[in-house]
Amino acid sequence: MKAMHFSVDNDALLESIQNADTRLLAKMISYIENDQEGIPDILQRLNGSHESFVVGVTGPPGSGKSTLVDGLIAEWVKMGKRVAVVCVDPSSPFHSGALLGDRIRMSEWYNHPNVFIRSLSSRGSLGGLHPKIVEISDLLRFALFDIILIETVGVGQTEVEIAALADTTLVVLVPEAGDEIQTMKAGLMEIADIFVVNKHDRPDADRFAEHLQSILSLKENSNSEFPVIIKTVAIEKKGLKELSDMILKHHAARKEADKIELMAEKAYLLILRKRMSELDKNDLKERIRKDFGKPTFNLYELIDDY
Ligand SMILES: Nc1nc2c(ncn2[C@@H]2O[C@H](COP(=O)(O)OP(=O)(O)OP(=O)(O)O)[C@@H](O)[C@H]2O)c(=O)[nH]1
Ligand SMILES: [Mg+2]
Repeated sequence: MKAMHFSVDNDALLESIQNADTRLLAKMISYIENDQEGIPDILQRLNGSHESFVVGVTGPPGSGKSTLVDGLIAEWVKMGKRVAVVCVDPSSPFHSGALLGDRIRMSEWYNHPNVFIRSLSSRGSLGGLHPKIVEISDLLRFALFDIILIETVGVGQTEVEIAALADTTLVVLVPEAGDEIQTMKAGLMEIADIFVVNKHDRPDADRFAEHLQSILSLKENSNSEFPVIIKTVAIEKKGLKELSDMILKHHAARKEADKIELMAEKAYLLILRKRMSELDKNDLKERIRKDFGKPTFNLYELIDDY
């Protein structure tokens, strides 16, 4: 990839990004992904007071996340909002078709001036969402998007991370999940602000939603109305307006303390990754090789320097 001379005129570059230069935006995201030289300086200039919020959309494979995202884009574009979508592909062999599928499902929006869609592979991250998701969503905020949707399959670690990054987290379930819900990973149940029971055209959908409601009611909860359940049929765009309204309502109800907590989570993640990147196993091996076998060798002393 040809290097970009960031130092020449970072201010002009950032101005173009705020002027809806989507090709440049796409390029910058690639540079962030690749840790290109000059990126730390760019990131330190991502100021600005534009208010945007991140909506995390997670749930089992095939539950209809992309179809819902497609419908949400429509609702928000109608309201004049600028919407960015980041689909994180878990790069598992079971999802090799996911990117193609998403492209088809959201095809209507790829060239819309107020919509930006980008797929990222989570390859290489430590079981998490994407190593640069915080930076990328900040760049999108800086690029004056009002709502940033992050779609990720809820398998393993990712859903915990999405909840740490998103202002509002949707967990998308389908009636087929049936009794599985009893054993559903605690992670997925704990993080939802809004449960979406999608594919409500399927048999037993109401029974499933009632069941989910009864599980939620069992949990002692604060006086907050969240988490709530919204029923949708994403392929028929049913329930999308209600879902959109509920997301906006959740966002509006957020307090300063919630925002500070979210910011602290992001800082924590960034520091964690920064520290990890400074660790090099080969370096460690070299250091150990030097002292290994000496009577004074002590592993705890050795790591004390790090
Ligand atoms: N019957 C029915 N099918 C739906 C509904 N919503 C989505 N689907 C279908 O379910 C399939 C999966 O939808 P996607 O939107 O790709 O699901 P996803 O959760 O994004 O899938 P992954 O990203 O692969 O995890 C597609 O064939 C959709 O057409 C719905 O409300 N009812
Ligand atoms: Mg999808």
